[in-house]
Amino acid sequence: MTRQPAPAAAPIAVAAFLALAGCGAADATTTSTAGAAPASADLRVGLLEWQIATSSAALSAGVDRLTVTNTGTTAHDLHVSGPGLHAHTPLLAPGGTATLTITTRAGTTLTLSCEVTGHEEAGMHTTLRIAR
Ligand SMILES: [Cu+2]
Repeated sequence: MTRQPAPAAAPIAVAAFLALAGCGAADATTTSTAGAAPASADLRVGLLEWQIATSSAALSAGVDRLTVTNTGTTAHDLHVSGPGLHAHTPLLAPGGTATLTITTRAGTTLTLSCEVTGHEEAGMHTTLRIAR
């Protein structure tokens, strides 16, 4: 659970951050991206063999930020889907991280899964409730 530099994954994580940030703030510590409202909730998501672990089973509705870390030993990604919502990270090497900022609707349930062939079937899927 320690934060170690991941040289192989750094370019991917940086690219993901820049894509999310658009032409907005370049400060990696900021919580707002591309002029969006500040994140109303933060969730940590861990990808490993063969499960997806979340720091909470529920989130508040609104703009939520997911910090995704591959804590496993092989490449994984995260796909988030729900009513009107589809978001995914790039493929993350072991130790790699990415941030997804999503807008969620109250009372819905999101599906989180890894899209690497065979991984969802192996157990890499979970659901996330959005509170009313
Ligand atoms: Cu996977």
